[in-house]
Amino acid sequence: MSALRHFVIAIASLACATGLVTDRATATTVTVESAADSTLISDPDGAQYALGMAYQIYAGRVGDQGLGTLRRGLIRFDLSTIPAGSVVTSVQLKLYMSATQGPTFNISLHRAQQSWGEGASFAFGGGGTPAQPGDATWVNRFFPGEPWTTPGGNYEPVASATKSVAGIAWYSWATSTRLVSDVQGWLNQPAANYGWFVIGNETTLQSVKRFDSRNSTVNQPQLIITYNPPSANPADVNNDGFVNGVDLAIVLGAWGTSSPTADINNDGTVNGVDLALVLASW
Ligand SMILES: [Ca+2]
Ligand SMILES: [Ca+2]
Ligand SMILES: [Ca+2]
Repeated sequence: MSALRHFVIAIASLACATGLVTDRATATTVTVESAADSTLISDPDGAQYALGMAYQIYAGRVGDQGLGTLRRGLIRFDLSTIPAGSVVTSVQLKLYMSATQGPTFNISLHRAQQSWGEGASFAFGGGGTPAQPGDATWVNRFFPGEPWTTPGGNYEPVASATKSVAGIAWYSWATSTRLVSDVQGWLNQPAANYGWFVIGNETTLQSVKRFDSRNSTVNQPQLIITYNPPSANPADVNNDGFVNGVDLAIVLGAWGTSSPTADINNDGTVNGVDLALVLASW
């Protein structure tokens, strides 16, 4: 297989390099607003405060006055406007930081591993207010009786994107392989769309950063997604309107896996049948 694979990749590269493959632009870009957002608030006594409907979300560690407790933001987007079967090519998150203290800190996005809720709790400031039914808290995914497996929430330990934030301004977490993978995964499996944790510096006192939430009247979070809508021909694996070396390379790159995109005939494996389908539609 290796020799064939190298051969077709060489052909595909040659075709691209010589301009034989024209890339018809069918890419679509949409801006999606947050469907839910909130803040987890740690408490030394286990009290459960929440900020489901608050105008802001928080990430980082507060100062001594707040007992040095932690804040973790949560944010989730509704992807239902993107057609099923689309291939996501770029993902950018924009948040408006509306208050800050202390120096520059990194803010990272980590894919949430469990579902969580946004209840009716509302408060000004990052101290929160007693949780309402359905709120995400440090202890519960859904207050009062559905706890996180791990207090503070369960999320992918490797960040999908990281941005250094300084003064009050809009900040963009630029597209990354992981951000694209997160959104593609949610598109493929909407029931597993739990969004991201927004994690700040959890060591330094007064590192906490405040971002406007979807419940704010201005500067709401935005997710900018570029995707190729589904092609009528399933052999057009990347949905760019052509069956060519790019599709072949994707099939070969996923060889032997169960990648739903590259498994053109949906038999559970990316193999010679899928390769034949690409070649037949070339
Ligand atoms: Ca909210
Ligand atoms: Ca294609
Ligand atoms: Ca197959």
